Amino acid sequence: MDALGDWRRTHFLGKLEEKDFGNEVTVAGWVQDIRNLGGIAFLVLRDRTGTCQLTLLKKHHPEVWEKLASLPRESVIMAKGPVQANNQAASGMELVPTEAKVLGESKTPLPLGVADDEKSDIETKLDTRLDNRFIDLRKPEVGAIFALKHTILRTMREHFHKLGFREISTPKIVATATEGGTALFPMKYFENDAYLNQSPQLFKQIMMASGMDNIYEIGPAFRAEEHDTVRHLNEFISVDIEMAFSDEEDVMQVLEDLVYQSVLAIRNENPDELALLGVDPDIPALPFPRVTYTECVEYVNSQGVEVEWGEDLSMEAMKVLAKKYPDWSFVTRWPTAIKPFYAQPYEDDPLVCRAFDLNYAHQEITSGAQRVHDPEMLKANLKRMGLDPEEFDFYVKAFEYGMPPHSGWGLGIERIVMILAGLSNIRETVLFPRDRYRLVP
Ligand code: AMO
Repeated sequence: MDALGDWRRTHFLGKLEEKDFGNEVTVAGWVQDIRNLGGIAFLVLRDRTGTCQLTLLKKHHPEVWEKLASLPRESVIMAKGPVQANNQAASGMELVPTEAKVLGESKTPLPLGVADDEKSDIETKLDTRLDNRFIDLRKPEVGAIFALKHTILRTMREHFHKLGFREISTPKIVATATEGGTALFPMKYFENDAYLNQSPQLFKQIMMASGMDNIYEIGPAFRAEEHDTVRHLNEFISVDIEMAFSDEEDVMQVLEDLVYQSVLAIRNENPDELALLGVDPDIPALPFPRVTYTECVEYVNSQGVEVEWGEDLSMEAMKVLAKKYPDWSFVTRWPTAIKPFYAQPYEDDPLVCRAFDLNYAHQEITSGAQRVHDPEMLKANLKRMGLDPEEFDFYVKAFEYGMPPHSGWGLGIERIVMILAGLSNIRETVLFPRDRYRLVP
């Protein structure tokens, strides 16, 4: 194999234009296909921006022919030569290499096809795809998912920065649970028992007592969910915010703006990727509808699906609700008893609390709330929910020396990517998903 030496790419394949015709360029990528006709061969080279035809001429450039004409598919090469118009080639141009390097030859057969892999196979072969993720990602429609994810994450960070939020990082190795309901992953921390954190909830709230005001964190969260669904991961990326001196309506506004900006950004910046994925997400209308939990229960019951006031909304109920609210919508004013200990009850009606969910059709994307900031109420809530306030001492303490009222939310980035990319399985949105059965790679 050849050494890279002083060769450097001058152009990405998908960015070659008419103005480059006649110029010598250096390109790099993976050999997608070679059609060898004897004295002439057509090699399709691919990088993350697209493909270009390399036309190999045995008589004119025998050394290049020798290196490339019978190379296995998916080998990595670099080539130098002039670009010229060619109406026969898919992109309307070709490159005629005068020099080439083979930098990484591929083994055969491939564990997974790239160009010849039928799109319709994508669902059925998810396990094979994930086992060979580095090849799977070479498929433009798979790469497109991560281009969207990149744009969404970048847009969120820019939006938070504009609003004056500071980015923080909190520990993922912790001593206590945060979110009831789902199990914890235990681990050994020297001589102590520890866990992987389920949510930055307690730490982001503690930060409200630090005077830092508005903060956000984008980091991993771990949930030992036993169930194996298309919406759940055991490790996901949680986008969390916490805002001092705010109520739930304030943070809902931040959230709907963020969703709006994210959709706008992918529409502006990723039209090619959206086309590859075959989706055209609508720009959401602001503000999103706000529907109370009680209204939801009444509506769902009127449609023949029984939900008793005080129960969580089942998937069946959510699907019925989605008929009335098929896009983005908030469900507000939840029963206090089914929301976490940190949700602030309404002062005039403590059976309901200032918690909300953001849904897209039947899928939950975010939950949030104004938080309890009175330490006595917090301790009482912990006890009521069967938790030991002493274990939460490090948290409750932050409420006892000047804690402002505050609110926040947590959003699963994979859920929003799944929706905007039009995918039916959350695993598609993670490079190396962790689920009930998947720990490698
Ligand atoms: P909650 O537990 O509802 O709230 O989680 C917030 C959001 O995180 C995402 N999510 C998941 N995504 C993939 N796989 C999972 N197993 C999974 N679990 C949760 C969802 C969900 O809406 N501390 C609160 C947030 C807050 O009040 O600030 C919390 O974690 O998109």
